[in-house]
Amino acid sequence: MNVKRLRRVYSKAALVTVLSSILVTPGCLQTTTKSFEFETKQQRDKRMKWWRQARFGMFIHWGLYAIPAGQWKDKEIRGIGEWIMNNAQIPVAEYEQFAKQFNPVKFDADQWVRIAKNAGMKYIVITSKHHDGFCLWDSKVTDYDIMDAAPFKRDILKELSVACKKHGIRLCFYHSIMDWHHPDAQGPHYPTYNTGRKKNPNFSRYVENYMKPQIKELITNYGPLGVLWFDGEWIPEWTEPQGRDLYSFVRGLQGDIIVNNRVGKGRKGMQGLTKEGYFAGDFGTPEQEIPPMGLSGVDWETCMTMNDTWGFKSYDENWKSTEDLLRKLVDIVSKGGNFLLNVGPTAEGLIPEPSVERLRAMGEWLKVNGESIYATTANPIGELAWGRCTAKPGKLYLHVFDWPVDGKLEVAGVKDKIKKAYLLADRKTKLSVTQNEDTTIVSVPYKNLNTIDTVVVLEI
Ligand code: H79
Repeated sequence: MNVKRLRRVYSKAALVTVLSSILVTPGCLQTTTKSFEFETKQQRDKRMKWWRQARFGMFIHWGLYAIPAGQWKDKEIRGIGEWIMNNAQIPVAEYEQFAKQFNPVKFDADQWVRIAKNAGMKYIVITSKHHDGFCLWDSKVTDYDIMDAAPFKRDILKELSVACKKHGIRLCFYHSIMDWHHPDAQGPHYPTYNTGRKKNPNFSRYVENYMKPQIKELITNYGPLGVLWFDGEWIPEWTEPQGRDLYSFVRGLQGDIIVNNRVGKGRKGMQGLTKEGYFAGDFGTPEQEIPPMGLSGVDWETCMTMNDTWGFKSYDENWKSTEDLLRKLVDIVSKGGNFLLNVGPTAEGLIPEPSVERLRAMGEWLKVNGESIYATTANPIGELAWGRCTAKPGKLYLHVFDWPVDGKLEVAGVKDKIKKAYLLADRKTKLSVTQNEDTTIVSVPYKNLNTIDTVVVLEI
Protein backbone atom coordinates (compact mmCIF):
# COMPACT_ATOMS: atom_id res chain seq x y z
CA MET A 1 0.00 0.00 0.00
CA ASN A 2 1.40 3.40 -0.86
CA VAL A 3 1.51 6.43 1.36
CA LYS A 4 -1.38 8.27 -0.30
CA ARG A 5 -3.63 5.31 0.06
CA LEU A 6 -2.56 4.80 3.66
CA ARG A 7 -3.45 8.38 4.49
CA ARG A 8 -6.80 7.97 2.85
CA VAL A 9 -7.52 4.77 4.70
CA TYR A 10 -6.47 6.32 8.00
CA SER A 11 -8.62 9.37 7.57
CA LYS A 12 -11.54 7.19 6.50
CA ALA A 13 -10.88 4.94 9.46
CA ALA A 14 -11.00 7.88 11.81
CA LEU A 15 -14.23 9.08 10.24
CA VAL A 16 -15.84 5.66 10.47
CA THR A 17 -14.78 5.33 14.10
CA VAL A 18 -16.38 8.67 14.93
CA LEU A 19 -19.52 7.98 12.90
CA SER A 20 -19.91 4.46 14.19
CA SER A 21 -19.68 5.58 17.78
CA ILE A 22 -22.49 8.05 17.08
CA LEU A 23 -24.66 6.13 14.67
CA VAL A 24 -24.30 2.40 15.18
CA THR A 25 -23.39 -0.06 17.85
CA PRO A 26 -20.04 -1.82 17.32
CA GLY A 27 -21.87 -5.10 16.66
CA CYS A 28 -23.69 -3.61 13.68
CA LEU A 29 -20.52 -2.21 12.12
CA GLN A 30 -19.04 -5.68 11.73
CA THR A 31 -21.93 -6.83 9.55
CA THR A 32 -21.30 -4.27 6.79
CA THR A 33 -18.74 -5.38 4.24
CA LYS A 34 -17.73 -1.84 3.31
CA SER A 35 -16.25 -1.22 6.75
CA PHE A 36 -13.40 -3.61 5.92
CA GLU A 37 -11.79 -1.06 3.68
CA PHE A 38 -11.58 1.33 6.56
CA GLU A 39 -9.37 -0.69 8.87
CA THR A 40 -6.76 1.06 10.99
CA LYS A 41 -3.04 0.45 10.60
CA GLN A 42 -3.17 -1.70 13.72
CA GLN A 43 -5.96 -3.86 12.31
CA ARG A 44 -4.10 -4.21 9.03
CA ASP A 45 -0.81 -5.12 10.73
CA LYS A 46 -2.65 -7.80 12.70
CA ARG A 47 -4.25 -9.21 9.55
CA MET A 48 -0.96 -9.21 7.60
CA LYS A 49 1.18 -10.56 10.47
CA TRP A 50 1.40 -14.26 9.55
CA TRP A 51 2.05 -13.43 5.89
CA ARG A 52 4.84 -10.95 6.68
CA GLN A 53 6.49 -13.54 8.93
CA ALA A 54 6.09 -16.45 6.50
CA ARG A 55 8.40 -15.13 3.73
CA PHE A 56 8.37 -18.33 1.68
CA GLY A 57 5.42 -20.07 -0.01
CA MET A 58 4.71 -22.70 -2.65
CA PHE A 59 2.81 -21.82 -5.81
CA ILE A 60 1.13 -24.81 -7.49
CA HIS A 61 -0.09 -24.56 -11.09
CA TRP A 62 -2.12 -27.64 -11.81
CA GLY A 63 -4.93 -28.35 -14.21
CA LEU A 64 -5.85 -29.91 -17.56
CA TYR A 65 -2.83 -28.29 -19.25
CA ALA A 66 -0.62 -30.84 -17.48
CA ILE A 67 -1.99 -33.44 -19.95
CA PRO A 68 -0.75 -31.86 -23.23
CA ALA A 69 2.31 -30.75 -21.20
CA GLY A 70 3.35 -28.23 -23.86
CA GLN A 71 2.50 -30.31 -26.93
CA TRP A 72 -0.49 -30.12 -29.28
CA LYS A 73 -0.98 -32.24 -32.41
CA ASP A 74 2.66 -33.39 -32.34
CA LYS A 75 3.98 -29.84 -32.16
CA GLU A 76 5.82 -28.26 -29.28
CA ILE A 77 3.90 -25.09 -28.41
CA ARG A 78 5.96 -22.07 -27.41
CA GLY A 79 5.32 -20.24 -24.18
CA ILE A 80 4.10 -21.10 -20.70
CA GLY A 81 2.40 -24.49 -20.45
CA GLU A 82 -0.86 -23.38 -18.80
CA TRP A 83 -1.47 -21.02 -21.74
CA ILE A 84 -1.61 -23.82 -24.33
CA MET A 85 -5.36 -23.42 -24.95
CA ASN A 86 -4.72 -19.83 -26.06
CA ASN A 87 -1.30 -20.29 -27.64
CA ALA A 88 -2.24 -23.33 -29.76
CA GLN A 89 -5.69 -21.83 -30.45
CA ILE A 90 -7.55 -24.90 -29.23
CA PRO A 91 -11.37 -24.59 -29.51
CA VAL A 92 -13.31 -24.84 -26.21
CA ALA A 93 -15.05 -28.09 -27.19
CA GLU A 94 -11.73 -29.72 -28.08
CA TYR A 95 -9.90 -28.53 -24.96
CA GLU A 96 -12.77 -29.81 -22.80
CA GLN A 97 -11.87 -33.35 -23.90
CA PHE A 98 -8.77 -33.25 -21.66
CA ALA A 99 -11.12 -33.39 -18.66
CA LYS A 100 -12.11 -36.94 -19.58
CA GLN A 101 -8.44 -37.94 -19.39
CA PHE A 102 -7.63 -36.19 -16.13
CA ASN A 103 -7.03 -39.02 -13.71
CA PRO A 104 -4.00 -38.15 -11.53
CA VAL A 105 -3.92 -41.40 -9.57
CA LYS A 106 -0.52 -40.61 -8.01
CA PHE A 107 -1.83 -37.40 -6.39
CA ASP A 108 -1.18 -37.44 -2.64
CA ALA A 109 -2.14 -34.19 -0.92
CA ASP A 110 -0.29 -35.14 2.24
CA GLN A 111 2.92 -35.70 0.31
CA TRP A 112 2.68 -32.37 -1.52
CA VAL A 113 2.15 -30.54 1.76
CA ARG A 114 5.08 -32.38 3.33
CA ILE A 115 7.31 -31.37 0.39
CA ALA A 116 6.34 -27.74 0.98
CA LYS A 117 6.79 -27.98 4.73
CA ASN A 118 10.20 -29.66 4.48
CA ALA A 119 11.25 -26.90 2.09
CA GLY A 120 10.55 -24.39 4.85
CA MET A 121 7.50 -23.00 3.08
CA LYS A 122 4.68 -21.67 5.25
CA TYR A 123 1.83 -21.42 2.77
CA ILE A 124 0.57 -22.97 -0.44
CA VAL A 125 -1.20 -21.10 -3.25
CA ILE A 126 -2.87 -23.52 -5.67
CA THR A 127 -4.83 -22.78 -8.85
CA SER A 128 -8.49 -23.37 -7.93
CA LYS A 129 -9.15 -22.24 -11.52
CA HIS A 130 -6.65 -20.99 -14.10
CA HIS A 131 -7.50 -19.05 -17.29
CA ASP A 132 -8.67 -22.27 -19.01
CA GLY A 133 -11.65 -22.36 -16.61
CA PHE A 134 -11.31 -25.93 -15.32
CA CYS A 135 -12.08 -26.18 -11.58
CA LEU A 136 -10.12 -28.35 -9.14
CA TRP A 137 -12.97 -28.57 -6.62
CA ASP A 138 -16.58 -29.72 -6.59
CA SER A 139 -18.31 -26.54 -7.77
CA LYS A 140 -22.10 -26.42 -7.69
CA VAL A 141 -22.35 -23.81 -10.46
CA THR A 142 -20.55 -25.80 -13.17
CA ASP A 143 -19.95 -29.32 -14.43
CA TYR A 144 -16.53 -28.27 -15.72
CA ASP A 145 -14.81 -29.49 -12.59
CA ILE A 146 -12.86 -32.40 -11.16
CA MET A 147 -15.96 -34.18 -9.77
CA ASP A 148 -18.33 -33.89 -12.73
CA ALA A 149 -16.12 -33.81 -15.84
CA ALA A 150 -13.14 -36.00 -14.92
CA PRO A 151 -12.85 -39.70 -14.06
CA PHE A 152 -10.78 -38.88 -10.95
CA LYS A 153 -13.83 -37.96 -8.84
CA ARG A 154 -11.80 -36.74 -5.87
CA ASP A 155 -12.03 -33.17 -4.61
CA ILE A 156 -8.42 -32.04 -4.91
CA LEU A 157 -8.87 -28.83 -2.93
CA LYS A 158 -10.68 -30.64 -0.13
CA GLU A 159 -7.86 -33.15 0.22
CA LEU A 160 -5.31 -30.34 0.25
CA SER A 161 -7.25 -28.38 2.87
CA VAL A 162 -7.24 -31.45 5.16
CA ALA A 163 -3.49 -32.01 4.65
CA CYS A 164 -2.68 -28.31 5.16
CA LYS A 165 -4.59 -28.22 8.45
CA LYS A 166 -2.78 -31.34 9.60
CA HIS A 167 0.68 -29.89 8.87
CA GLY A 168 0.04 -26.27 9.90
CA ILE A 169 0.41 -24.83 6.40
CA ARG A 170 -1.86 -21.98 5.27
CA LEU A 171 -3.95 -22.89 2.24
CA CYS A 172 -4.47 -20.16 -0.36
CA PHE A 173 -6.11 -20.12 -3.78
CA TYR A 174 -5.06 -18.58 -7.09
CA HIS A 175 -8.21 -17.72 -9.01
CA SER A 176 -8.38 -16.41 -12.55
CA ILE A 177 -10.86 -13.61 -13.27
CA MET A 178 -10.31 -14.27 -16.99
CA ASP A 179 -12.09 -17.47 -18.12
CA TRP A 180 -11.51 -18.92 -21.61
CA HIS A 181 -14.20 -21.56 -21.15
CA HIS A 182 -17.24 -19.61 -19.96
CA PRO A 183 -19.65 -18.33 -22.69
CA ASP A 184 -20.24 -15.08 -20.76
CA ALA A 185 -16.49 -14.50 -20.33
CA GLN A 186 -13.66 -15.04 -22.87
CA GLY A 187 -14.91 -18.33 -24.37
CA PRO A 188 -16.40 -16.62 -27.44
CA HIS A 189 -13.12 -14.73 -28.10
CA TYR A 190 -11.71 -17.86 -29.79
CA PRO A 191 -9.25 -18.27 -31.56
CA THR A 192 -7.36 -15.79 -29.35
CA TYR A 193 -8.98 -15.90 -25.93
CA ASN A 194 -6.56 -13.29 -24.56
CA THR A 195 -7.27 -10.64 -27.20
CA GLY A 196 -6.75 -7.50 -25.13
CA ARG A 197 -9.45 -5.82 -27.24
CA LYS A 198 -12.71 -7.79 -27.51
CA LYS A 199 -15.27 -7.37 -24.72
CA ASN A 200 -17.99 -9.87 -23.89
CA PRO A 201 -21.18 -7.80 -23.29
CA ASN A 202 -22.45 -10.48 -20.86
CA PHE A 203 -19.36 -10.37 -18.65
CA SER A 204 -21.15 -8.92 -15.59
CA ARG A 205 -23.51 -11.91 -15.71
CA TYR A 206 -20.46 -14.21 -15.47
CA VAL A 207 -19.17 -12.15 -12.54
CA GLU A 208 -22.40 -12.18 -10.54
CA ASN A 209 -23.79 -15.64 -11.39
CA TYR A 210 -20.59 -17.65 -11.74
CA MET A 211 -17.38 -16.12 -10.42
CA LYS A 212 -18.72 -14.69 -7.14
CA PRO A 213 -20.72 -17.83 -6.26
CA GLN A 214 -17.58 -19.88 -6.90
CA ILE A 215 -15.48 -17.65 -4.67
CA LYS A 216 -18.12 -18.02 -1.98
CA GLU A 217 -17.85 -21.81 -2.29
CA LEU A 218 -14.06 -21.65 -1.99
CA ILE A 219 -14.06 -19.47 1.12
CA THR A 220 -16.95 -21.14 2.93
CA ASN A 221 -16.21 -24.80 2.12
CA TYR A 222 -12.40 -24.82 1.98
CA GLY A 223 -11.46 -21.98 4.32
CA PRO A 224 -10.43 -20.23 6.34
CA LEU A 225 -7.99 -19.32 3.59
CA GLY A 226 -4.71 -17.45 3.89
CA VAL A 227 -4.77 -15.55 0.60
CA LEU A 228 -6.97 -15.18 -2.44
CA TRP A 229 -4.56 -14.58 -5.30
CA PHE A 230 -6.40 -13.19 -8.31
CA ASP A 231 -4.99 -13.02 -11.84
CA GLY A 232 -6.16 -12.31 -15.40
CA GLU A 233 -7.43 -8.90 -14.33
CA TRP A 234 -5.95 -7.13 -17.39
CA ILE A 235 -8.87 -8.13 -19.64
CA PRO A 236 -10.74 -5.08 -20.98
CA GLU A 237 -13.99 -6.37 -19.43
CA TRP A 238 -12.61 -5.85 -15.88
CA THR A 239 -12.62 -2.44 -14.14
CA GLU A 240 -11.23 -1.03 -10.89
CA PRO A 241 -14.74 -0.52 -9.39
CA GLN A 242 -15.45 -4.21 -10.07
CA GLY A 243 -12.12 -5.00 -8.40
CA ARG A 244 -13.05 -2.99 -5.30
CA ASP A 245 -16.42 -4.68 -5.18
CA LEU A 246 -14.78 -8.11 -5.42
CA TYR A 247 -12.30 -7.14 -2.70
CA SER A 248 -15.14 -6.14 -0.36
CA PHE A 249 -17.06 -9.28 -1.27
CA VAL A 250 -14.11 -11.50 -0.36
CA ARG A 251 -13.33 -9.67 2.90
CA GLY A 252 -17.03 -9.79 3.74
CA LEU A 253 -16.93 -13.58 3.54
CA GLN A 254 -13.74 -13.88 5.60
CA GLY A 255 -12.67 -10.74 7.44
CA ASP A 256 -9.00 -11.59 7.93
CA ILE A 257 -8.28 -12.93 4.44
CA ILE A 258 -5.44 -11.33 2.41
CA VAL A 259 -6.04 -10.39 -1.25
CA ASN A 260 -3.38 -9.58 -3.88
CA ASN A 261 -3.40 -6.42 -5.97
CA ARG A 262 -4.54 -8.21 -9.14
CA VAL A 263 -8.08 -8.13 -7.75
CA GLY A 264 -8.36 -4.70 -9.39
CA LYS A 265 -6.46 -2.63 -11.94
CA GLY A 266 -3.72 -1.34 -9.65
CA ARG A 267 -0.75 -3.41 -10.75
CA LYS A 268 2.10 -1.98 -12.79
CA GLY A 269 2.68 -4.64 -15.49
CA MET A 270 5.00 -7.55 -14.70
CA GLN A 271 6.87 -5.45 -12.09
CA GLY A 272 3.64 -5.95 -10.22
CA LEU A 273 3.80 -3.21 -7.59
CA THR A 274 0.73 -1.11 -7.00
CA LYS A 275 0.29 2.18 -8.86
CA GLU A 276 -0.10 5.51 -7.06
CA GLY A 277 -3.67 6.31 -6.08
CA TYR A 278 -6.50 4.36 -4.56
CA PHE A 279 -6.52 0.71 -5.68
CA ALA A 280 -7.88 -2.44 -4.10
CA GLY A 281 -5.55 -5.17 -2.85
CA ASP A 282 -3.18 -5.86 0.02
CA PHE A 283 0.14 -6.64 -1.65
CA GLY A 284 2.11 -6.15 -4.85
CA THR A 285 2.86 -9.06 -7.18
CA PRO A 286 6.10 -8.84 -9.19
CA GLU A 287 6.06 -11.79 -11.61
CA GLN A 288 9.32 -13.48 -12.64
CA GLU A 289 11.26 -10.50 -11.30
CA ILE A 290 12.73 -9.09 -8.11
CA PRO A 291 12.50 -5.33 -7.52
CA PRO A 292 15.97 -3.72 -7.79
CA MET A 293 15.86 -2.17 -4.31
CA GLY A 294 14.24 -2.48 -0.94
CA LEU A 295 10.77 -1.06 -0.49
CA SER A 296 10.06 -0.22 3.11
CA GLY A 297 6.45 -0.14 4.27
CA VAL A 298 5.19 -1.91 1.15
CA ASP A 299 3.93 -5.49 1.16
CA TRP A 300 4.96 -7.47 -1.91
CA GLU A 301 5.62 -11.00 -3.09
CA THR A 302 7.68 -12.13 -6.05
CA CYS A 303 6.24 -15.20 -7.76
CA MET A 304 8.63 -17.22 -9.91
CA THR A 305 9.05 -20.48 -11.79
CA MET A 306 11.91 -22.95 -11.24
CA ASN A 307 12.17 -23.58 -14.99
CA ASP A 308 10.41 -21.54 -17.71
CA THR A 309 6.80 -22.63 -17.20
CA TRP A 310 4.17 -22.57 -14.45
CA GLY A 311 2.05 -25.49 -15.68
CA PHE A 312 3.96 -28.73 -16.42
CA LYS A 313 5.79 -29.00 -19.78
CA SER A 314 7.41 -32.35 -20.44
CA TYR A 315 10.44 -30.90 -22.27
CA ASP A 316 11.29 -27.84 -20.15
CA GLU A 317 14.56 -28.75 -18.45
CA ASN A 318 15.82 -25.20 -17.93
CA TRP A 319 15.96 -25.48 -14.14
CA LYS A 320 17.41 -22.75 -11.97
CA SER A 321 20.11 -24.04 -9.61
CA THR A 322 19.56 -24.43 -5.87
CA GLU A 323 22.19 -21.72 -5.35
CA ASP A 324 20.28 -19.34 -7.59
CA LEU A 325 16.91 -20.08 -5.93
CA LEU A 326 18.24 -19.79 -2.39
CA ARG A 327 20.04 -16.52 -3.12
CA LYS A 328 16.87 -15.21 -4.74
CA LEU A 329 14.95 -16.01 -1.55
CA VAL A 330 17.55 -14.16 0.51
CA ASP A 331 17.65 -11.23 -1.92
CA ILE A 332 13.83 -10.89 -1.77
CA VAL A 333 13.67 -11.13 2.01
CA SER A 334 16.49 -8.56 2.34
CA LYS A 335 14.23 -6.20 0.37
CA GLY A 336 11.20 -6.87 2.57
CA GLY A 337 9.33 -9.21 0.21
CA ASN A 338 7.96 -12.76 0.14
CA PHE A 339 8.96 -15.50 -2.32
CA LEU A 340 6.24 -17.60 -3.91
CA LEU A 341 8.09 -20.37 -5.73
CA ASN A 342 6.22 -22.46 -8.28
CA VAL A 343 5.89 -26.17 -8.94
CA GLY A 344 3.94 -27.63 -11.88
CA PRO A 345 2.84 -31.19 -11.10
CA THR A 346 2.40 -33.77 -13.87
CA ALA A 347 -0.92 -35.16 -15.11
CA GLU A 348 -0.27 -38.18 -12.89
CA GLY A 349 -0.14 -35.94 -9.84
CA LEU A 350 3.59 -35.84 -9.15
CA ILE A 351 5.74 -32.79 -8.43
CA PRO A 352 8.68 -33.11 -10.88
CA GLU A 353 11.79 -34.59 -9.28
CA PRO A 354 14.10 -31.62 -10.15
CA SER A 355 11.70 -29.38 -8.18
CA VAL A 356 11.59 -31.79 -5.24
CA GLU A 357 15.41 -31.94 -5.09
CA ARG A 358 15.77 -28.16 -5.06
CA LEU A 359 13.08 -27.73 -2.43
CA ARG A 360 14.73 -30.33 -0.22
CA ALA A 361 18.06 -28.49 -0.44
CA MET A 362 16.43 -25.13 0.33
CA GLY A 363 14.72 -26.71 3.33
CA GLU A 364 18.01 -28.06 4.64
CA TRP A 365 19.55 -24.60 4.55
CA LEU A 366 16.46 -23.08 6.17
CA LYS A 367 16.51 -25.63 9.01
CA VAL A 368 19.87 -24.20 10.05
CA ASN A 369 19.41 -20.58 8.96
CA GLY A 370 15.64 -20.00 9.16
CA GLU A 371 16.06 -17.50 11.99
CA SER A 372 17.64 -15.11 9.46
CA ILE A 373 14.61 -15.37 7.11
CA TYR A 374 11.29 -15.81 8.95
CA ALA A 375 9.81 -12.74 10.62
CA THR A 376 12.79 -10.60 9.61
CA THR A 377 12.65 -7.16 8.05
CA ALA A 378 14.51 -5.55 5.15
CA ASN A 379 18.19 -4.58 5.13
CA PRO A 380 18.56 -1.46 7.33
CA ILE A 381 22.25 -0.73 6.57
CA GLY A 382 22.59 -0.26 2.81
CA GLU A 383 23.97 -2.40 -0.02
CA LEU A 384 26.76 -4.88 0.63
CA ALA A 385 29.13 -6.03 -2.12
CA TRP A 386 29.48 -9.61 -0.83
CA GLY A 387 25.83 -10.43 -0.12
CA ARG A 388 22.67 -9.36 1.66
CA CYS A 389 21.41 -8.34 5.08
CA THR A 390 18.18 -9.08 6.98
CA ALA A 391 17.25 -7.83 10.44
CA LYS A 392 15.32 -8.38 13.65
CA PRO A 393 15.21 -6.12 16.70
CA GLY A 394 18.74 -6.25 18.16
CA LYS A 395 20.14 -8.43 15.38
CA LEU A 396 21.62 -8.10 11.92
CA TYR A 397 21.94 -11.20 9.74
CA LEU A 398 24.74 -10.90 7.21
CA HIS A 399 24.21 -13.31 4.33
CA VAL A 400 27.65 -13.85 2.85
CA PHE A 401 27.48 -15.09 -0.76
CA ASP A 402 31.12 -14.26 -1.58
CA TRP A 403 33.26 -15.32 1.36
CA PRO A 404 36.32 -13.07 2.04
CA VAL A 405 39.53 -14.88 1.14
CA ASP A 406 41.50 -13.03 3.85
CA GLY A 407 38.97 -13.86 6.60
CA LYS A 408 38.06 -10.18 7.07
CA LEU A 409 34.42 -9.36 6.41
CA GLU A 410 33.98 -5.64 5.86
CA VAL A 411 30.58 -4.24 6.81
CA ALA A 412 29.72 -0.62 6.12
CA GLY A 413 26.76 1.19 7.55
CA VAL A 414 26.48 -0.34 11.07
CA LYS A 415 25.90 2.60 13.42
CA ASP A 416 25.13 0.67 16.61
CA LYS A 417 27.72 -0.85 18.92
CA ILE A 418 28.14 -4.56 18.24
CA LYS A 419 27.86 -6.68 21.35
CA LYS A 420 28.50 -10.09 19.89
CA ALA A 421 29.20 -11.76 16.53
CA TYR A 422 28.93 -15.43 15.54
CA LEU A 423 27.97 -17.73 12.66
CA LEU A 424 24.31 -18.73 12.71
CA ALA A 425 25.34 -22.34 12.00
CA ASP A 426 27.91 -22.30 14.84
CA ARG A 427 26.67 -20.12 17.69
CA LYS A 428 29.32 -21.21 20.18
CA THR A 429 32.32 -19.70 18.37
CA LYS A 430 32.52 -15.95 19.04
CA LEU A 431 33.96 -13.86 16.23
CA SER A 432 36.13 -10.84 16.96
CA VAL A 433 34.99 -7.46 15.69
CA THR A 434 36.80 -4.18 15.17
CA GLN A 435 34.54 -1.18 14.78
CA ASN A 436 35.45 2.25 13.38
CA GLU A 437 33.13 5.15 12.61
CA ASP A 438 31.76 3.80 9.31
CA THR A 439 33.34 0.42 8.87
CA THR A 440 33.14 -2.72 10.87
CA ILE A 441 35.44 -5.66 10.32
CA VAL A 442 34.40 -9.11 11.44
CA SER A 443 37.10 -11.75 11.62
CA VAL A 444 35.61 -14.88 10.13
CA PRO A 445 37.04 -18.39 9.64
CA TYR A 446 39.01 -18.81 6.39
CA LYS A 447 36.54 -21.37 5.17
CA ASN A 448 32.79 -20.76 4.96
CA LEU A 449 30.28 -23.27 6.34
CA ASN A 450 28.04 -23.07 3.31
CA THR A 451 29.15 -22.07 -0.17
CA ILE A 452 25.72 -20.68 -1.11
CA ASP A 453 25.12 -18.45 1.91
CA THR A 454 26.86 -18.50 5.29
CA VAL A 455 25.06 -16.27 7.79
CA VAL A 456 27.01 -14.09 10.24
CA VAL A 457 24.94 -12.71 13.12
CA LEU A 458 25.73 -9.34 14.68
CA GLU A 459 23.99 -8.61 17.98
CA ILE A 460 23.62 -4.88 18.46
O1 H79 B 1 -0.42 -18.01 -13.64
C1 H79 B 1 0.82 -17.62 -14.18
C2 H79 B 1 0.68 -17.19 -15.60
O2 H79 B 1 -0.13 -18.08 -16.36
C3 H79 B 1 0.06 -15.85 -15.47
N1 H79 B 1 0.49 -15.34 -14.20
C4 H79 B 1 1.32 -16.34 -13.57
C5 H79 B 1 1.24 -16.28 -12.08
C6 H79 B 1 0.41 -15.01 -16.60
N2 H79 B 1 -0.48 -14.39 -17.23
N3 H79 B 1 0.04 -13.67 -18.18
N4 H79 B 1 1.27 -13.82 -18.20
C7 H79 B 1 1.57 -14.66 -17.21
C8 H79 B 1 2.04 -13.11 -19.15
C9 H79 B 1 1.13 -12.12 -19.80
C10 H79 B 1 1.33 -10.79 -19.61
C11 H79 B 1 0.48 -9.82 -20.26
FE1 H79 B 1 0.10 -8.02 -19.49
C12 H79 B 1 -0.91 -9.68 -20.14
C13 H79 B 1 0.96 -8.85 -21.15
C14 H79 B 1 -0.16 -8.02 -21.50
C15 H79 B 1 -1.32 -8.55 -20.86
C16 H79 B 1 0.03 -7.97 -17.46
C17 H79 B 1 -0.74 -6.94 -17.95
C18 H79 B 1 1.36 -7.75 -17.89
C19 H79 B 1 1.33 -6.61 -18.63
C20 H79 B 1 0.06 -6.10 -18.67
